[in-house]
Amino acid sequence: TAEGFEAAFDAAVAADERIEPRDWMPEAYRASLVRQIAQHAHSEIIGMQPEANWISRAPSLRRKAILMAKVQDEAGHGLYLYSAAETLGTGREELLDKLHTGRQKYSSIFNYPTLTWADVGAIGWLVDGAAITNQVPLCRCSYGPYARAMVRICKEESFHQRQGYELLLALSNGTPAQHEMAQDAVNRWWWPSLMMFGPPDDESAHSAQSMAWKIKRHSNDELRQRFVDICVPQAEALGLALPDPDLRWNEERGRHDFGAIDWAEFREVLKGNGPCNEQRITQRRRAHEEGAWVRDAAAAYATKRRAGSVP
Ligand code: FAQ
Repeated sequence: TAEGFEAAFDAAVAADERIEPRDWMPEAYRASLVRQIAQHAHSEIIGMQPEANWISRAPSLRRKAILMAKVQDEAGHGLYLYSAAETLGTGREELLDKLHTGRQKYSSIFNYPTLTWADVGAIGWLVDGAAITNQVPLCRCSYGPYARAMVRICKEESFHQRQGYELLLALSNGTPAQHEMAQDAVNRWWWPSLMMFGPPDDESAHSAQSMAWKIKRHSNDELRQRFVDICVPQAEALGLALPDPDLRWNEERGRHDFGAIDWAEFREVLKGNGPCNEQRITQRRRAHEEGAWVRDAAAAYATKRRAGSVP
């Protein structure tokens, strides 16, 4: 019976068991997972653009090789995630179409420009750092395929975070001009990185339900706080300042207090009015159109293989 299925689902979630693709699940659970996983997948592939902007201008062969590997990893993460969404019964074509027509979101962070080489370091340190803080708990998400994709993604994100940190450290300890460039990048990326965790808890539409379903394990504000606490000593070690005059240790809470986030800016970026929204989506659509021949060729090959006419 329907009640029996629902009870089995509730019991599995309560017991911290994984829900798998063939298991019964509430339609709203399925829809919320598709929403989050699709947004996550779109973020990975749109997120290739800001850093790819610097591949041709990386300052050495070593840096270029590292950056190319990182951007390729992001494409791979997108593929793991689209595959996870497919296990819920939504095709990749449909999801991409929703991205291209503005019906599904991607992370606000990728609508900011990469103005200097130091931005590659700041993205690795802060953006990948925020991503890891948010994604490590998702490795325990109640939906099996998403949780398992997260395990692999987090391992690679850790490498990404270290490369950004190491890049910024080199610049910070470099010439005064390099140090200044690193500081300027941190100044520009700090606040948008805090916005990656989503709206404050009292404005987060999905948090309560997602936490009850154990899709999310912590609230947006809790993870944001965790990230701030992680970054403060790292910034000190880098010799770079975080651009927040209100940032200070709160002995009583045992955590850092920090300044107010500009949520009006966040809402504008979500509405499509960030500095690079238009550029990102135009580039994405063009890449999709230019890749049509690859999809056609792969489909033709698959058809021939099924017919046995090619090995
Ligand atoms: N940007 O009710 P909530 C990466 C939307 S890391 C845009 O709190 P929820 C790695 C939200 O979707 C970045 N939209 O929502 C990388 C919802 O809208 P909807 C990707 C945002 O789901 C590094 C509405 O606001 N990571 O790509 C944002 O409970 C470097 C209400 O919000 C993930 O996606 C935002 N920042 O919590 C790649 C992680 N925040 O759907 C390349 C997985 C919120 O009703 C280079 N996702 N919204 O239309 C999550 O953990 C959650 O979905 C949150 C939002 C925490 C993002």
